Amino acid sequence: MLKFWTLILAGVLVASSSAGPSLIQVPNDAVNRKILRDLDLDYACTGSTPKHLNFVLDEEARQKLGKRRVFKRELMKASQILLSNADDQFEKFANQDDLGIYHNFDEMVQELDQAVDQFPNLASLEVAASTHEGRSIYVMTLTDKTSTQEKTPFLVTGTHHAREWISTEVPLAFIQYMLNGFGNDDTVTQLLKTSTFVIVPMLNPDGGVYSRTKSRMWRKNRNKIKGKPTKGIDNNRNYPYKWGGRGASASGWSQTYRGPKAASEIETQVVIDLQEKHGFKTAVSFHSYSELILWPWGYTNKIQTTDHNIFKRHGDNMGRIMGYHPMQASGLYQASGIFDDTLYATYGVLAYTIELGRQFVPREERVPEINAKSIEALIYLFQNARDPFAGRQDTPVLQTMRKLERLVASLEPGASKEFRTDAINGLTQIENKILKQGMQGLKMATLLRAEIMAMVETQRKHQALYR
Ligand code: 0X9
Ligand code: ZN
Repeated sequence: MLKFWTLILAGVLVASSSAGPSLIQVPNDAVNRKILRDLDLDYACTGSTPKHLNFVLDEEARQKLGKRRVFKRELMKASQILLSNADDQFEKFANQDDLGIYHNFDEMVQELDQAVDQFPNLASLEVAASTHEGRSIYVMTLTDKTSTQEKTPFLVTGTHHAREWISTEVPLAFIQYMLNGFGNDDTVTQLLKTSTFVIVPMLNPDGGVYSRTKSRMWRKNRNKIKGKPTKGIDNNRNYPYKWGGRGASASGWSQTYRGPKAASEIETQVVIDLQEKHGFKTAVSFHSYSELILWPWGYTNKIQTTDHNIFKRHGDNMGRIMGYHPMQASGLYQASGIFDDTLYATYGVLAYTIELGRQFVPREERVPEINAKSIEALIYLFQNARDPFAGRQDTPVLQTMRKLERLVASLEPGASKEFRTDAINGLTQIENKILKQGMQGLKMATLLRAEIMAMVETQRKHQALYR
């Protein structure tokens, strides 16, 4: 069946203008990335992988490509039609109002309410905020309220992105699993006695409802954009750390629009407020799709984080449990203003993004298995990453790595000159041997190493002159 759709793109590009939006796959290489970026065609949000970039070829994209023949020829070289109708990434339901195994917003609220009624000693439900369209962002907290033991707080989120319905199912299934397991399953009981699980199954309810009722492929929230006819901010481009950098658009109509300013969106503020209230040390944000376990940095592929080995160890283990590919997020594509980067950089959280399944809305019969694997991975993480960075020794090399990370961040577009100078000044007193070990530790790109050594050298001379 798949082969049938694996035609060359040429056919689609010359097809009549009434053809619907298709999902196209091209190799993930620098040339294709540049072409798609130059044409403002988003490849960052439709199941791209380290090997392939996927993008939606709709009427607007066809017109753009029609005007750029060289780009079109280059892109066509090794392209495939994954789906002649991009909406086929969604489960088909006999009745538009009944989404089968998938929850619509009201069903989700009903299930959360019932959970609190049934398990008052374990579950509490709060409304964290009201959205642009007046819906509630629900936050479920699970803990054994009778236990006096010290509790470790964990965060789980679903549906930053409207069309990724499966990402709400997994947090809901986790809630049910924990509640039903209490008193029956030792691991669950122990976890609830010693942890507080803060779960936001649908962070973006306005988008979630819009995708379920009006437009399946809707991704962003539904906030109005001042002075523009278009709507929607990408909730996973609006976080403050490196907001406005690479892989996030300044254009309101883009699928990856970053918003008018950092943390401008209610949904982003909810996550930040929860983080500040609870002080999570470990967090997971569910998305779909591509079967990936991702961790910071997302904004740059020039360095790893200082804590890469810890991210990798737990990421690899979750990957094994789920049969998913673990990797640093920017290895997929660079994207800034994202959940994991902000939670890690600003609050020191071991924060992951898990891309569930092989389509935005997997077939219904696949959902129980995806839920079960995800729950197993979460339980692993919550047992084994309770204080993930605790054993770390603060050696001079590690301290240098952190300072180098700051400098790399300050070299990105949008950073102020003062921040950059300050970051370089932080490195001038460190001997070159340690600097080099720090760069090695971050697996810094070779060119950048030379560039930074030269910057530090110049700054040292400057300091000597004015001493
Ligand atoms: O682009 C996103 O926000 C996430 N993918 S999705 O298809 N669900 O939209 C992934 C973000 C991971 N971070 C980076 N790739 N840098
Ligand atoms: Zn997503």
